[in-house]
Amino acid sequence: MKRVVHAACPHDCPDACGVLITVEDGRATKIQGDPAHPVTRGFLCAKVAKYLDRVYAPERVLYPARRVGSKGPPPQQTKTRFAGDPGPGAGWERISWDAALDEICERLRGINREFGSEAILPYSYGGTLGVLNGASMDRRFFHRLGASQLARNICSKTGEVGLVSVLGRKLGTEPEQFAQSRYIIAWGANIHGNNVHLWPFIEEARRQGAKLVVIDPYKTRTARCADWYLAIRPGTDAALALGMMHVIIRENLHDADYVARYTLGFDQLRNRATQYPPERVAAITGISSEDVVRLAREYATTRPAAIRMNYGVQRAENGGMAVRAIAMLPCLIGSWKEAGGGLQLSTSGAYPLRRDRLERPELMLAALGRPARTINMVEIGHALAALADPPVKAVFVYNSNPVAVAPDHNHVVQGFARQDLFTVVHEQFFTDTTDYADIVLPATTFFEHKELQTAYGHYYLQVSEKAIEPVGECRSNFQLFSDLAERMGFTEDCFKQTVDQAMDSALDLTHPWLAGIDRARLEREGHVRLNFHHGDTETPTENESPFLPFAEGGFPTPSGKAEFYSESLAAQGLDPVVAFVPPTESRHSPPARTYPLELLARKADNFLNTTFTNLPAMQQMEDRHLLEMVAADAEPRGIRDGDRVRVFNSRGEIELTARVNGSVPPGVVAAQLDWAKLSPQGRNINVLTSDRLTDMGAGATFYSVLVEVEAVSGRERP
Ligand SMILES: Nc1nc2c(c(=O)[nH]1)N[C@H]1C(S)=C(S)[C@@H](COP(=O)(O)OP(=O)(O)OC[C@H]3O[C@@H](n4cnc5c(=O)[nH]c(N)nc54)[C@H](O)[C@@H]3O)O[C@H]1N2
Ligand SMILES: Nc1nc2c(c(=O)[nH]1)N[C@H]1C(S)=C(S)[C@@H](COP(=O)(O)OP(=O)(O)OC[C@H]3O[C@@H](n4cnc5c(=O)[nH]c(N)nc54)[C@H](O)[C@@H]3O)O[C@H]1N2
Ligand code: SF4
Ligand SMILES: [Mo]
Repeated sequence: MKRVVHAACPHDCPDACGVLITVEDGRATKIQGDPAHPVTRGFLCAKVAKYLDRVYAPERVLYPARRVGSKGPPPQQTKTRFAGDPGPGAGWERISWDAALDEICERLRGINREFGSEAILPYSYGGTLGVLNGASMDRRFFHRLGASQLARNICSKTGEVGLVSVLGRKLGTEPEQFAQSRYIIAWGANIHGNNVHLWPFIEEARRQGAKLVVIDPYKTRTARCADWYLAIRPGTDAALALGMMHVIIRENLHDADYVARYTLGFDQLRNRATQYPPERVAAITGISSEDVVRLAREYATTRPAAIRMNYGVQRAENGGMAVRAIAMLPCLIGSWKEAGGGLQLSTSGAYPLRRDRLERPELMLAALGRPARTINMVEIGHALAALADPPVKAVFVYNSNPVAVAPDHNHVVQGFARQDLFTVVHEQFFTDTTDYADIVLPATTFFEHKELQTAYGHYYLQVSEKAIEPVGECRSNFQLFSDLAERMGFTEDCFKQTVDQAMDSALDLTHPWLAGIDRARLEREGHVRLNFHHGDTETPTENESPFLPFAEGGFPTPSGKAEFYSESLAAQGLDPVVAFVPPTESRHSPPARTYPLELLARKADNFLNTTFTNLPAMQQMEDRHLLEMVAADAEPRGIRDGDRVRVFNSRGEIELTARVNGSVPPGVVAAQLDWAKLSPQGRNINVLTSDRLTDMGAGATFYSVLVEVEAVSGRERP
C-alpha cells in the first residue's frame, strides 16, 4: 500500500519546511517538499532531500546500549563506522529498554540521595525544534526531579535580548513580503546556506529591480550573488549601524513623524550617533566612509527596504548591542509601515503556545521549594571540568551534541571524560558525545513520531504526522521521558498525557492569533498561518493581508514604543542607548593581545551544526578541514595554498589545510564546524573558541576568537 504523509522538517533552521513522505508497505520510499506550503513551496535543502539516507543509515543507533570499554572516542580503525547493533569490540553491549531505564533510574536516585537533585543536569538544544520533542515531557521530568536548570544560550539568546530591547518581541517581516522589497540587506545572514527558502522571494524582488546588499566578513554564497558586498570586520556591526544612523539623522532622511509617534529616546540616540561619523566608522569596520554614506542614503531612500538579519552578528562578544543598533534602523526610517519593509531576525515570538502547560515549571518549585540553580550550556566545559558547586554528577543529553558544539572543546572533553560522571545520551547516531556516554538510547527521527511544528523564519504552524514505525527500538523524546517518569514513580497526570493531549493543551484557542486553529484543522490542512490582529483591533485581518506588526507602533516594550533609550538596560548597568564596544578578542583589543588573526568558526552550508556531518552524501558536498585565509596573511607566514597549518591560541590547537582563496578579508581566517572524531587529530574547531559570554543574554561568542597560524613543516600528516 502506498500513501503520502504530510510532515514538517524539525531541524534547527528558520524554514520549517512542509514535507511530503511517500510510504510503501511501511517503508518510506520518497521525500519531497510540500508544494502547497506558501513559504517553502515544494523544495527541500540538499541535506533533507537525502533524508532517507539518514533514516535508514546503517550507523543509526537502533537499540539501547551500555558502555563496556573506557570513555573516549573509539580507536582509529573503527573511526567512521559504528554499527547500530553494536557488535563485540565496539565498546558497547546491547541492553533492553527495561534494563536501560532501570539502570538510569537507579543511578539518578543514588545521585539524588548522595549529592542532591541539582547534581543532575539535562543538556539539550536544537536536535529537533518540534514543540513536543523540543521541550515538553523532558522539562516536566527534570522539573519534577528538581534537577539543575540549563540556560539554553548557545545560539540565539544574545540576539533575542538585543532585539527585544528595541521592539519588545521577536516578531519580524514575513518572508513572503521580501518579494515586495526594493532594497534588501542580508546582515550577518547566510541565506543560501542557512535560510534557503527566503531566496526565491529575494530573487522575485530583484527581477523587479530590488538591490541586495550583503554585510558579512565571509564571502558566502549569498555574498557572491549580491549586488553589493560589504566585507565588514567581525564584531563591528554596531559601529556600522551607528554610522548609518549618523548619516540618516544628519541628512534628515529619517521618518520624523514615525519617530515622534512611536519611538522613545530619539534625542539620546541622535547625540550618540553624532559620535560615529563615517570616517570613524570606516576605521573600525574596514568599510570606506563613502560606502557608509552610500549605504545609509540608499537604505533610507529606496523603499520599501527590508533587513534580513540572522544570528551571525550576535555571536560576537558585543552582539547584543550590535543587534540592538541594527534593530533601530527600520524604526528610524519608518519602514515598518510598508509591506516589504521592516526587519526579520526571528518570527518565533509570534506563536502564542502554552509553554507553561508543556513544561510545568511549578513541578520544580514543588520538588525543591525554590528554583533550581542554573548552568549556562555555553559553560558546560567549566561546569563539568572545574566542578560546579554542588558538582554535576549526572548529565542527560538529548537533542544535542555538546562535545562537538560547545566552545572550549578541551575543557568540554575533560569534563565529559570524568569517570565519576554518569552520562546518558539519547541520540540517532554515535556522535562525539556518545563517545563519553555510559548509556546510549536510540532516538526517532521526525519520520517516526507525530509533532507540532512552529518556525523561526515564517508564520505557519504545522502538524507533522508520523510516517513510519520507529526503526529498531527507537523512542521519541516525548515517549522516553514519559517512560522514565513512570519508572521513577512520578504519579502526576501530566506524565501520562498522549501526544495529542499535549498538543491540545499547547494550542490556546482563546488567543486571537490561534482562534480556530485546533489540532483537527492542523491535521486536515497540514499548515495554517497564524491569524494576526493588528494593534488592538478585535477582528482578525484577512489572512492573506501582509502582517505589519509595527506599522502603527504597538511595540510590546515597557513604554509601548520602540526604545532607542531603555530603562531596563540602564537598570542592568548596560548602555541604555547603544554603543560600540570592541570584543575582548578582536583586532581592536589592547595592543597586548597575543594572537593576531580573527577566526570565524563557521557552520557548513551542507551540514546543520554537526547534524549530517557523518553522512557520506553530505560530506561529498563540503571541502572539509580547511583554514581559509588571504595571501596577505599567508605569505608572511610562508604558507601556500594546500599547506598543512597549525592554528592555535591559549585554549588549544588544530591542524588544518590552508586554502588561500579570498573568502575572508585580511586579518580574518575561517574554518568549519565538524564532528571532532571525524576531524584531524580527533578535535574540532571548538578547541579554539572561548566560553566567554556576550554583552547581553549571556550567549556564546563563537565569532570573537583570536588565533595564530603557522605552517607545519616536516611533520607527518595526522
Ligand atoms: N545549512 C545550514 N543551515 C543552518 C545551520 C547550519 O549549520 N547549516 N544552522 C542553523 C542554525 S542553528 C542557526 S542559528 C541558523 C543561523 O543562521 P545564520 O545566522 O545565517 O548563521 P551563521 O552562519 O552563524 O552566521 C551568518 C553569517 O554571519 C557572518 N558573520 C560572522 N561574524 C559576523 C559579524 O561580526 N558581522 C556580520 N555582519 N556577519 C558576521 C558569518 O560569516 C555567516 O556567514 O542557521 C540554521 N541553518
Ligand atoms: N564553532 C561553532 N560552534 C557552534 C556553532 C558555530 O557556528 N560554530 N553554532 C552554534 C549554534 S548556533 C547552535 S544552535 C549549536 C547547535 O548545537 P546542537 O543543537 O547540539 O546541534 P547539533 O550538532 O546539530 O546536534 C543535535 C543532535 O541532536 C540529535 N537529534 C536530532 N533529532 C533528535 C531527536 O528527536 N531526539 C534526540 N534525542 N536527538 C536528536 C542529532 O542527531 C544531533 O546529533 O551549536 C553551536 N556551536
Ligand atoms: S533543514 Fe531547513 S531548509 Fe532543509 S528541509 Fe529542514 S527546514 Fe527546510
Ligand atoms: Mo543555532
